[in-house]
Amino acid sequence: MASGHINDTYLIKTKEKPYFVLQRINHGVFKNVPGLITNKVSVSLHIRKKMAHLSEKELKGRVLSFLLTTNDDSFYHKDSDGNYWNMMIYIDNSVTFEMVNNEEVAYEGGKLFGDFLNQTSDFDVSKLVEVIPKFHDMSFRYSQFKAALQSTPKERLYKAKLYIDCVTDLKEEMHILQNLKESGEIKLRTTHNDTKISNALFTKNNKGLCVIDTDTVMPGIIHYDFGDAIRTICNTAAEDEINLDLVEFNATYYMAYTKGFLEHMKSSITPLELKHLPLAAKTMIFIMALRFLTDYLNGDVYYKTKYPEHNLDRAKNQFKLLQSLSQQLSKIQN
Ligand code: GN1
Ligand code: MG
Repeated sequence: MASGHINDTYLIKTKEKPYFVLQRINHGVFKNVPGLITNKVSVSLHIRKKMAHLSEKELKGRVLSFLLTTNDDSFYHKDSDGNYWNMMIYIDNSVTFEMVNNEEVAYEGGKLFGDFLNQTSDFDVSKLVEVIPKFHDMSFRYSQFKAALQSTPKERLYKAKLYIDCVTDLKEEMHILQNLKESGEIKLRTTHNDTKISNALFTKNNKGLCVIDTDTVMPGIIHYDFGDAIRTICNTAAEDEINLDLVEFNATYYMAYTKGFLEHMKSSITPLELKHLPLAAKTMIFIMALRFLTDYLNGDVYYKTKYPEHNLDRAKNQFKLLQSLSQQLSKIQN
């Protein structure tokens, strides 16, 4: 099941419901899997407390519930192959979207991810392990890109040339948020860090249910979560669509998402955070473009790919989205 680029996820069907979701965590990518599991279990418990008014049955549909092993651990580790497994209750009667085709889903997605940030706004970030250090750190991603340029074969360099130039052109602007984070002007919060729309569960009537895939929960700024959700919600095509004419930035969905997001975040968002939401969208699209491009230059060592130029196609797609957003930026800022 599921469509992740990193972990393996299985739906376990049992005679009686509930079903379960079994996950093998990629310990090549995540160096501290026990820390990752502790992060996500404690954040789920925190959210659960915020929803204490719901019944136990309702709660199981609104927040992830992790299972314990017979040794009372939240994960099972097999020494012989190094694999880590964890299991949660499958949330039934839910749907996910790889792409958004209606405004209501954008609005409901905004409420859901806004709620996640709001409910975790009083979670002590110092208790969270940085599961992938510098995950959305622009200087780090840029230095990985520079290193890849040094070692990539000529043919890949040639094919990526146009996009390498785009990176250079945008480099400075794309560091603004990181600088504000480092200076402490924008504060660290508990963030999800992988808020693509397929990581949100909805009811069959398009109402937001639950945020899933909390593997990358760690300290971050709200712009990561806002921007990554916008990146996927406002793309009129899939992340790896190769017909770039189909890839446009949908500003209507941007407005709908932002409306929902702010309804749930208005009590905890600062004016400076608010001011930089449009830049967050641009920055997160850019960072994904940069990461896909870097992985292409590196010979596809990180993301799962289905064919040789998959990563380059993903990067092209994200750069097209970025261009379309840039053309509409003044409208969005207003
Ligand atoms: C990866 O594995 P998945 O699909 O949940 C990646 C995200 C990217 C996403 C792009 C740990 O997420 O950062 O946004 O692919 N996760 C990791 O689809 O690198
Ligand atoms: Mg993920």
